[in-house]
Amino acid sequence: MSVAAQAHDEEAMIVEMVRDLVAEKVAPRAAAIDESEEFPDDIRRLFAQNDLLGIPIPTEYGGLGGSFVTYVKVVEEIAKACASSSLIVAVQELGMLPIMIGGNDEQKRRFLPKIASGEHLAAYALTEASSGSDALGSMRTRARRDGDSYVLDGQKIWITNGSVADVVCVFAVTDPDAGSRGVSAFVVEKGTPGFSVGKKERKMGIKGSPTVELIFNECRVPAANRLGEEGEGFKIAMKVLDKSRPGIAAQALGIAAGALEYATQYARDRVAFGKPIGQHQGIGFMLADMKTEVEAARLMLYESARKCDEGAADVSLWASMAKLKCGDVAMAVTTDAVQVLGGFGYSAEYPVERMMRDAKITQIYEGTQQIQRLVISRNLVGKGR
Ligand code: COS
Repeated sequence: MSVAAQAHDEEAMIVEMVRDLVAEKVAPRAAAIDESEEFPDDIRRLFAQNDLLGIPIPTEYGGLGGSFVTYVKVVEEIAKACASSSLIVAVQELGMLPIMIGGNDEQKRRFLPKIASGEHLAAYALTEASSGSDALGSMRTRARRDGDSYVLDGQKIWITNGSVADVVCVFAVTDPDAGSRGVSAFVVEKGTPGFSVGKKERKMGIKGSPTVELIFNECRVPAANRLGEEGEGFKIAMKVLDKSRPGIAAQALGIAAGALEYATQYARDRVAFGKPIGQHQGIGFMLADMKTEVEAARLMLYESARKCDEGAADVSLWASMAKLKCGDVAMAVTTDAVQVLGGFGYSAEYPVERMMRDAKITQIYEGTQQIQRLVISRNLVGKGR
């Protein structure tokens, strides 16, 4: 068997295993996770036991050495049933990527095996109160060199899994006059003096995923935890997003596919005016459009993941296009799924209401849809002044 065929078989096996795991263990927990608004540590352990937390990490660092295509398919399968649970896998990826991309061999050996095994959770801290879309220009968190360490001061907000993470990759300004070369990246470990967790956000959706403020107060981090050279942090942050946005696109697509499946079944079962509602053109055509959009988005998603695997030059463009398409499809399809179910769709007794709330964030985080359009258009016509 060729190497490609073997990889394809392995991928199919993993996806099938995840589908079964989701049906048996994740789907039955989804409504309760949303309602309790608590991080599902049982699901995290389940994913760790099944090697889902280090899929694209190379085997030499304890990971599965799988492809990005496999990784996005796994996120998609989980998100069909529970968006909060899918974020455990997606944010583990986001949090480890700065180390994969910017770390040296010693740092990879120190941090990646425990992330790959799921013993440690990872998070990514870029966003600040006044620095969301304008990640570079408005960053205020500072890192000052002092002997063999850096001293970090500042606050990050909207940090997914920040309160449960063992290692956080933090971006901070080391030279305020150096523009894009004035930001550096650091791994900050839980328990480091001066590092604490602040307020937890109350959110519309993804309620089982804690989103928190992180506070750095004279937080001393060894220089050995700086990723890449001083000043390389912003480029590392951007390269990470190129590979993590397909993960959010996968989450969005999974949510859409889950809602479509539920709405389709409902439209087959629910009878009005003497026949299943799906056979009335008003609903049947809605389902036709939903299905077409989901499949179109899926093709873009897999292509963007393939570009990540290939290290293609246009990975940034494809990551943004996939996130834009899948996020918008998730919002439209879940909204329509609620409509197909009518009054039941609006009720928390049925999952499409949760899916619609969960879908919204995929148009916002890891770069708003407006930022994706900015990246796409700059790829086409440049940035200008
Ligand atoms: N890969 C490598 N380098 C990149 C890059 C990429 N994908 N994107 C940008 N860069 C580099 C640029 O080449 C530039 O380098 P030079 O100064 O050496 O030329 C530098 O980074 C600054 O880039 P740019 O000039 O494009 O910065 P801007 O401030 O104009 O805009 C955007 C950058 C808007 C694209 C960026 O801030 C962004 O993605 N914002 C959204 C952030 C986000 O997604 N937040 C969510 C947080 S995670 S939940």
